[in-house]
Amino acid sequence: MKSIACTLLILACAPVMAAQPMADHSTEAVNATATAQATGTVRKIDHDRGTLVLAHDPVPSLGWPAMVMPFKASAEQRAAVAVGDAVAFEFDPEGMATLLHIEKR
Ligand SMILES: [Cu+2]
Repeated sequence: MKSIACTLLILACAPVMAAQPMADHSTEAVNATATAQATGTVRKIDHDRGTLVLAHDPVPSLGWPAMVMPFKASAEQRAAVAVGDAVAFEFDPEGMATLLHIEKR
């Protein structure tokens, strides 16, 4: 049974992998696990949406310019900062940017 399951998995994945150039595929894999660090200022704490809106400085590692945007933040993270605080934070940029760690500077 085990070998049949493995064969099915390989067959299911093969067309997806074949449709993409190998270089793209490996780049995606790298980005999926990468986190980024940045500094900025807290603009808004949105408990209903579970986000912190941060005016962040440029993020060279991602090629992001400075901007104001929401980051998904836990209740604990939202409680740890106030509007106007200068902060340093680490986040996962995949999909909706998610804070992993945030602290006042
Ligand atoms: Cu941004």
